[in-house]
Amino acid sequence: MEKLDKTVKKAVAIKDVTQCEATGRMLEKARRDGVVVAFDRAAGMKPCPIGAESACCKMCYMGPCRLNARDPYGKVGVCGATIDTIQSRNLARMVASGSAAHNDHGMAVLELFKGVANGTITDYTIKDPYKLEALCLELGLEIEGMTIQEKALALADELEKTYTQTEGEIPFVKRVPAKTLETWRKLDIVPRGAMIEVMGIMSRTHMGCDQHYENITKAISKAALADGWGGSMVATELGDIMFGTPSPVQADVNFGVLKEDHVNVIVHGHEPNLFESMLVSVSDPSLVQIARDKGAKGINLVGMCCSGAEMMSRHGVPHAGNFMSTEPVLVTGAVDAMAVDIQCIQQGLAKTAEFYKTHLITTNPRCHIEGARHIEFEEHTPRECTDEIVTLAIARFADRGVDVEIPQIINKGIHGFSHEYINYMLGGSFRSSYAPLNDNIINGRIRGVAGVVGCVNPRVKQDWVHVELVKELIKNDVLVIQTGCSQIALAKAGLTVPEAAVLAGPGLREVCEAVGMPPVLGLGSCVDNTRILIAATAMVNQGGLGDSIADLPVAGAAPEWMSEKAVAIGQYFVASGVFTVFGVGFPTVKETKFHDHLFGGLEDQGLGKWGVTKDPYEMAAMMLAHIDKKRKELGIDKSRERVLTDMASRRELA
Ligand code: BF8
Repeated sequence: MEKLDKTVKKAVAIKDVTQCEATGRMLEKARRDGVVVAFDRAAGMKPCPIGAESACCKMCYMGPCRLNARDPYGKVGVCGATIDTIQSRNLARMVASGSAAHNDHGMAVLELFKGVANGTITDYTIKDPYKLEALCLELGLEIEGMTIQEKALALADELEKTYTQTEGEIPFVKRVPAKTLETWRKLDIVPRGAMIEVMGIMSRTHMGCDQHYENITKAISKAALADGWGGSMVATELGDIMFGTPSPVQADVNFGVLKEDHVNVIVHGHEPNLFESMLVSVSDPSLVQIARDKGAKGINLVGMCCSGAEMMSRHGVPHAGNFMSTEPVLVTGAVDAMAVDIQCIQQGLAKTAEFYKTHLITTNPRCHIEGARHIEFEEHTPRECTDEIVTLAIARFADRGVDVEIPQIINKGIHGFSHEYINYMLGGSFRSSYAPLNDNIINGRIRGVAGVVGCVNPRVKQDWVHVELVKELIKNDVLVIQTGCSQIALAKAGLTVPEAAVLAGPGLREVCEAVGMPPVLGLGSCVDNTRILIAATAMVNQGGLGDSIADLPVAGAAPEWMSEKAVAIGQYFVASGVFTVFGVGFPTVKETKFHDHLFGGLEDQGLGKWGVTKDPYEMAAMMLAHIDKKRKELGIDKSRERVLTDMASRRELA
C-alpha cells in the first residue's frame, strides 16, 4: 500500500475538504492507517492551469500546442487554430464523451427491455404497464388491442431510433414544447440519433475539419440534446416501466447504514439491472442462512452514487454516500464487498479495497480495473454474478481481519419524487396537474424553481457548495429539485424532510406545509435529470408561464461538478432554455468569442446560457436574478394578492 506523503498530510485540513462528518472521520482513520484517498491525491496534484481553461490542443502531433490564457489571441496553434477553435473542439469532445456515456447506459437499458419484452430475459418484468401505455400513446404508437408484451416491443422499436437513426428527429422530440422545438429547428440543432451526433463530433473535431466555434457549438448542442431528450430519457422511462415509477419513500443515508454485525454489500455505479438483481440475491433465504451460519445477523445491501440513488428512490434501499465518499466508506473496514458497474468508479478504489481486505468486484465488460476481481454480469443469468458476489462477501465477513469502525450517522429523508408523483401530489388523484405549481409561481408564493444537481469534486469542500446554495435558494422561496450526488449531499444535511420547510421563505414554506412536502425534492440519479426536463415541459404546457422552457422562471446548477457527463447535462439544459451555473470552474478562457457565445450568445438565439462561480452565495444571487428577470418578462414580478387555495379554487384550477 502506498504511504501517505508527509507534505500531503500537512497540506490537507480535513475540515476544509469535506462537510460530511462521516467522510471526515474516515479520512482521519485513513491517515492513521497510512492510506491515500482522492482528497490526498488532489492535494498533491494541482490542476494543470492551461488545461483548466482549455487553452491547449492535442488534436494532432504537430503540437501539443499551448496558448496563453492571459493573452488568448496573442498566438495560434501550429495549424493556425485559434483559441476559439481549440476551446470549442475540447468542449465538444467532453460533451461527446458525456453524451456517449449516458447513451451507452440508455442503450443497455433498452436491450434489457427488449429482452424482457420478447421473453428471452426472465429475471426482470414490466412493473408499470400504465406508464408503458402512456408512453406508447405519447409517442403516437398504434397500440389498440395489443398485449403488454406487444406494446413493449413496439415501444422498444420506436425508442431504438434514439440511438441508431441517421436522419430525422429522435422520438422524444415529440415531448419538447412547440416553441422550444421551433427554435431548435431554426438553429438546426435537433438531434437525429445519438450515434451519429457523437460520431459527428469526433469527426468534425479532427485536425483540419470544423474550425468555426459557432458551427462546433451547434454540434455540441445536438450531441447534448441527444443525451437529455435521448439516451438518458430512455434510461429513466424504461427503468420506471421495468422497475417501478418512484413515489415518495423514506430512506436512510450516510455511513451509519452499514451494520457491523451484518454482511455489508455495496453496489456503486449507474445501471439499475445489477442492483435490482443484487436486491434479489441478498434476500435469497439460502444465502441469508449461510450468512447466519457464519455468525452474521443478516445481509445488508447499501447503494452509493447514482444506481444507489435510483434504488433509494424506487425501493427505499439505504444509501451510504456520494462519489467522494466511495473510498472513505471502505476505510470503515465494514464493507465485505463493493460491486461496481460503470461510470464514476475511481481506480483508487482498488488499492483502498486491497488494504481493507474488501472484495472490489467489477461486473461490466466496459469497466475492468487492474487489481479488482471481475465477475461479468449477464442479464440472461444475472443471479450467477450477484450470488457469487454475495457468497464472497459472506466469506469475508466470517474472516474480516481488519478493525471495523462505522461512524454512527444516519440521516432520514424522503426521496422518489418522479414527475408523475409531483403531478399527483399537486393536483390529487382526479385532477393531477401542474396548475397548483404554476399558480403558486404566478401568485409569487414560489419565486421560481431550481434544479441543483451533479457531482462532488475534491477541488472544493465536499457537499458544502451544494448545501449552502440550496439553503440560500429555499430561503428565497425557490423550490429546489435534485438528482445525483447533490441530492445525497442535501439528504445528509437533513433538507429532504418536510420539516426542512422551516428553512424556506414564507411563501415556499406555506406551500410545502399545505402539501406536506420538503422544500427540496429528490428525483433520483443523473440520468433522471430528464425528469426535470419533463417537469419543465409540464410547466410550459400548463400555461401562464410563457411558451417555451426559456420563458420559465427556472435555473439550474451543478455546484461541484467534475465529470464529462455533467458538461453534457449542462449543455442540454442550456440548449433547452435553462440558465445553468457551474461551480468549481469552467473549461473556457474568459473574454473570448467562444466563451461569450456560451455565456450570452446562446440566450440571444432563444436558448439558455451558462454561468460560472465557485461561491454558493453568488451562485444563488445569479440564479435569483435570472428567475426575477424571467418573472418580469412574464409580467408576474409583482406578487399577486395571496389567497389560500381552498377546495373551490382547486376545482376551478383543475
Ligand atoms: O452520474 S453526480 S459524480 S455519480 S457524474 Fe458521478 Fe457526478 Fe455523482 Fe452519477 Ni452524475
